[in-house]
Amino acid sequence: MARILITSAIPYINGIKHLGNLVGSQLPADLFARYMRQRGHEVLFLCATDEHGTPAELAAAKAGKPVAEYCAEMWQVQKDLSDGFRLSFDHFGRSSSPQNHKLTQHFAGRLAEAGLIREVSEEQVYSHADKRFLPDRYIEGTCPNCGYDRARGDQCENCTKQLDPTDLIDPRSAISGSTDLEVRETKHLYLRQSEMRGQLNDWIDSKTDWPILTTSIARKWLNDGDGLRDRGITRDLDWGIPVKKGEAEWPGMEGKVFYVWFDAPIEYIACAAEWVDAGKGDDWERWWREDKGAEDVRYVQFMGKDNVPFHTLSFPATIMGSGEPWKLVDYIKSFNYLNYDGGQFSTSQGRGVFMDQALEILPADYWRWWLLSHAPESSDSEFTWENFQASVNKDLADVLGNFVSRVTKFCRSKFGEVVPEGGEYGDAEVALVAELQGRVDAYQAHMEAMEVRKSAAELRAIWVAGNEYLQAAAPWAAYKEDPDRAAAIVRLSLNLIRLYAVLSEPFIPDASAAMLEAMGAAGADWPDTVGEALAALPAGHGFTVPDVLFAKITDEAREGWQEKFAGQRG
Ligand code: B3M
Ligand code: ZN
Repeated sequence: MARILITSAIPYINGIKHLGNLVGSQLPADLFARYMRQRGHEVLFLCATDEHGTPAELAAAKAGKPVAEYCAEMWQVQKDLSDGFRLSFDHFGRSSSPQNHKLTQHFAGRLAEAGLIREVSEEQVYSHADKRFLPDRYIEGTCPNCGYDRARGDQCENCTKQLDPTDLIDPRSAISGSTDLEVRETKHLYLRQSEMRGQLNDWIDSKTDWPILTTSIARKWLNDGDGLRDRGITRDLDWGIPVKKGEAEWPGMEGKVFYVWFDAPIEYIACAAEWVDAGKGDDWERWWREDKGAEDVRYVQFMGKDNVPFHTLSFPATIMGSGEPWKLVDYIKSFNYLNYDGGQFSTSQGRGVFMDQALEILPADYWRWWLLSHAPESSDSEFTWENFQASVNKDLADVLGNFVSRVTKFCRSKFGEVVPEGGEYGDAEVALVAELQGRVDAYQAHMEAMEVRKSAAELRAIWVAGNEYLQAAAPWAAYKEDPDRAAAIVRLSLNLIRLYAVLSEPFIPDASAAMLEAMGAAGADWPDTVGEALAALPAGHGFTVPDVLFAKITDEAREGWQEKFAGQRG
């Protein structure tokens, strides 16, 4: 048994996330966490809301609420939605927590002691129209690197380059669009991450098993020369973590807060402390401090590709620079983008399907299955309603749902609601068990490697194998000549339902629970071997016929949704 720490990128507080956000971090992280728990490992799976920064302030202002109140409400909204999607976080924290204040100030203090922070008088953009400094992402302009004309002051969405607001060509306020901007002088703290280039380089070089997507982005910015430029870690905002050196005041930094990207990853650690303070665990340092038991923890992070530079360079620089034995990430699984029907999902433009809307139209499992089986791993992928309808109808309704329904109903009508006795397994069953064993082995290997699409494909193949077996064995025909033979087929098939429920749990947890309950097998463990698993429900074991597991999506419903989600969210 291993100990596995899993974090998903923490979603911004302002607004509800779309399905592209979900499949790029939280959902695959959940898949992995569920699987690892099933395999008997000790898992700590953490996520939180990312609550600081200008977007939170502006969204609160727009909602006419104090920012703390707005964040508390939106945390609850996001928490309910993550529960709705069955994201099995051990704790869903908040980057505004007292624990994160303390740790963020602690890290800043350690970095200062190590000589890794310098104070810089700098020029910052002030907007007359908006009557405020415009930090980072609230300035838009043309990217000096690639020419994209809607680059933000913190990062270009198009080429992923990290930017400073003053880098932008033709800058304008993203709040008002005003170009009446003035550059004013103000003092800020800079993290001297350039000092750590060698250390970071060696560290990335040692990660030979990381996905290409992750290391290529990390290397690009490491070798770029510019990517490791010292970065400002403070901002002139009201809302955020006050700049302090540990517990001490920081002269000259009064009224300033840490930059959201400085404190957000530290929340991964603080979240574990929140988990303990919420009474859900008793020792968080055992997960995070190598001198306190975390040396044998495997730490895996999940995120979209735009977050990779912060996790491969900035956050490790914070950890390494602290000189303390905090756990560094062992593996970063990153994702490309999911597009929506010929364009991009966009929160600012309200384009696509958002988490709340998705759950209003269909239960979580439908979305989980489609999103995970089409995860944007090797390239961007695209959501279309036709594809969604086709996958749900075929994989979930025709293959899995239909198998469960046919087997249980046939058994009930011929043998009653118990696993039938009699008959023997023959060549068809032996061949099926052999095929399934090979497929389960492959499935396990893919799940272990976080190959999400390959895992989904293998699971689908496992469902298909059962269907094909049932079709060929045809117990309904066998029953007339040889009821014992039909009983054997049905006995095996009922056991297959139980096995499918166990194997499918990480993808479709609700359907899995319904199948297990119907089979009277709640709490069933991961199989040692397929052969054994298919003997788990003995003759005489009671079961019930479950409700329809997956309803087909009609053309009419699909067309309705297509129309409803064609424009902007209202
Ligand atoms: N909130 C960006 C995002 O949601 C940011 C991630 C922080 S991870 C520490 O994509
Ligand atoms: Zn660019």
